[in-house]
Amino acid sequence: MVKYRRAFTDNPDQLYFLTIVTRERRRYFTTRDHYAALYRAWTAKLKNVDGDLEAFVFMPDHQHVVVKQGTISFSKTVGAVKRELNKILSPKGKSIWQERYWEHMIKNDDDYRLHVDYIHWNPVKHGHVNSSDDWPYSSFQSYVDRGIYTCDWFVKDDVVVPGSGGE
Ligand code: NI
Repeated sequence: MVKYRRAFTDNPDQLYFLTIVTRERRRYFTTRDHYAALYRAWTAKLKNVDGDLEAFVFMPDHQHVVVKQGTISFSKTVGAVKRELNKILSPKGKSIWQERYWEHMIKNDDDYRLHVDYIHWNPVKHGHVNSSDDWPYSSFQSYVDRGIYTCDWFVKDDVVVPGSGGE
């Protein structure tokens, strides 16, 4: 049993849902450049290890992502992304990140869909916008482009997305 679990969590194709929050929930991410830097950090670090950023939403004080971890543990990639953003946003100061983060191993297709929906609904949940389509710092548009959602997928108060996602 223990052996099986270990083999499973080491699987390069394993998907994880992660919620990563800034220190004291400060709103460090305020410009397009900040979000672009975060996106570049994730995609570059994951590409190095044959991983992938499957879905994401970046907001001023936290982010939710689904990653395919690739050939190293996702936790190492999280550390690398955090360090990269510290260099940019806090070159001489304290870490901009809360130390702990929320992780959830995706179990199956339904679980995947729930978490991807949770991600794309999140800017509405947190009151940033009234429609998922209006928040540019997420993978929503790429899901629309691939026909997975229509652009009016989320109409406020009309969709119930279960799961807390830690945030
Ligand atoms: Ni959230």
